[in-house]
Amino acid sequence: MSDAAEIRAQLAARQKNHALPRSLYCDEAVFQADLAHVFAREWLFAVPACQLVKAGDYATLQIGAYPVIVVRGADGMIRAFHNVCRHRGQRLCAKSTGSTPKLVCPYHQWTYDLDGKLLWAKDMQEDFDPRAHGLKKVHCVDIGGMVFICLADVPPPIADLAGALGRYLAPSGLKEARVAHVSTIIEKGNWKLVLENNRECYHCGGAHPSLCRTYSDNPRMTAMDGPDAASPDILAHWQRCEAAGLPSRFVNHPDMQWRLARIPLLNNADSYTMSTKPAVRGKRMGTIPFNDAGSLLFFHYPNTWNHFLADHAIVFRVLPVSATETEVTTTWLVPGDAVEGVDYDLKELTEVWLATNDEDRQVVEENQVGIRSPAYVPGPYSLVQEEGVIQFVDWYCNTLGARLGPDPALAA
Ligand code: 3BY
Ligand code: FES
Ligand code: FE
Repeated sequence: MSDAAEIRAQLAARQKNHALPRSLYCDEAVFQADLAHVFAREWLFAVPACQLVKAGDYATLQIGAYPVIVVRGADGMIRAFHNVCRHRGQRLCAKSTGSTPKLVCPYHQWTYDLDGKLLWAKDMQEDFDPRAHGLKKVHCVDIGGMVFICLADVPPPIADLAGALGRYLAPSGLKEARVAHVSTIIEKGNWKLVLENNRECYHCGGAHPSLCRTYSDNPRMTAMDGPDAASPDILAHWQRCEAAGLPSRFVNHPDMQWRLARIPLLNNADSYTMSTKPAVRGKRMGTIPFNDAGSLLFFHYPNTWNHFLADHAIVFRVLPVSATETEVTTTWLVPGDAVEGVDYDLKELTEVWLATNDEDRQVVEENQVGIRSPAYVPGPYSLVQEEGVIQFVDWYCNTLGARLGPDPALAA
C-alpha cells in the first residue's frame, strides 16, 4: 500500500468523536503528509508585526524542510521569503531574530535588498541576470498586527478571516504594542496533541492551578450556540463590551478552522495574574476602555491560539519539528509605552502562562507516551467538554483526506 493509501485507510478507520488511531500521532509518513498537505498549504501565524519594529528587523522560522525569513522592508512593509540563497542554496539567516540593513549570504556574500532583490554578486559572468535571482517569495499578510504566511503557490482564501480578525483586533492596538517576552519550548508530542490539548479545558482543573484562578473551565464559556446565543453571563459581557466598541460575539469559519470570541474572566478578574489584577498597571492595550474586558480568544488551525486582554496579549505559534516533537513559541505583548520595572513586573506578567505552558507540555508528553503503547485504543471524547477537540480533529481529517486525493480503489 502507498503511504497515501495507508493514511487514507487510517482516516477512514477512525471512529467519529473518538481520539485518533495511533499512527496518526506517531508515524513518519503521516508527519510528512501533515507537513506537505497541511503546513505547506495553510496560512500559518508567523510573528506579531510589532516584533519587527524597524526596517531590517527579521524573524526566521522553520516549517518542515522550509526555512523562512520574515523581514520589515525600508518601505515599512513586512514580507516573507524562503530563507535560501539563490546561489548555491545556503540558508541566509541562521539566527531566530535580528536586524540587518541588507540580507547578506554568509557563504559567498551575495547581497539582497530587504524586498528580496539581488543587489550584488561578486565576479559573476556577463550573462548572469541578477533580476532572475531574487529571493523566492512566501505569501505574507499582516492582519491587525498578526503576520501570517503561506507556502502554497495559491494560498487558501483569507479575506473572511482578514475582515473579522482585523475588526476584532483593532481595539487591541497590536501594531503599537511591544514585545515584552518570548518563550520557545519543545514539547515531546505530535503537533495534533498540542492542538487537541488547547481546544479543551477538561484538563484545566487538574493541570492548571494558577490559570484556574482567572480562567473559567466551564465548557459553556466557549461553546458555540450561535453568534447571539450564549450563557447569560457571557451575553451580559458581550453587551457591555459591544456598547463600548469592542466586537465580542462568536465569529467562526464555517468549518471551524478559526473562531473569535471575547469571554469574561472568572470573578471579574482583569488579567491572567496570580493576583487577578492587571499585570500592566495604569496602561491598557490600544483603545480597550476598561480593565475587565476579559479575553478575546482567537484560534486558527493548524498553528495558533491567542488571548488578547485589556492590559496585555499573549500569542502562540505551533510548529511541528518531528512526528513526536513540537515547538511552541509564546509571545507576551504590552502597550507600546509600558516600561518594564515601572509599569509592569516581567515575572508577574509571565508567570501564569509560563506555568500553564509547562503543565500543558507535561500533559502532551505523557499523552504521546501512552499513545505509543500497542495497548492504546482511541477513547471517546466528552461531547460536553471536548467539542473543540472534535471540531479540530474533524477539520484535520477532512482537510488531509481531501488533499490526499480520491481513493483510486473507489474511483475504479
Ligand atoms: O488557551 C486556551 O485557549 C485555553 C486556556 C486553557 C485551555 N484552553 C482551552
Ligand atoms: Fe549564498 Fe553562495 S550560497 S552566496
Ligand atoms: Fe492546558
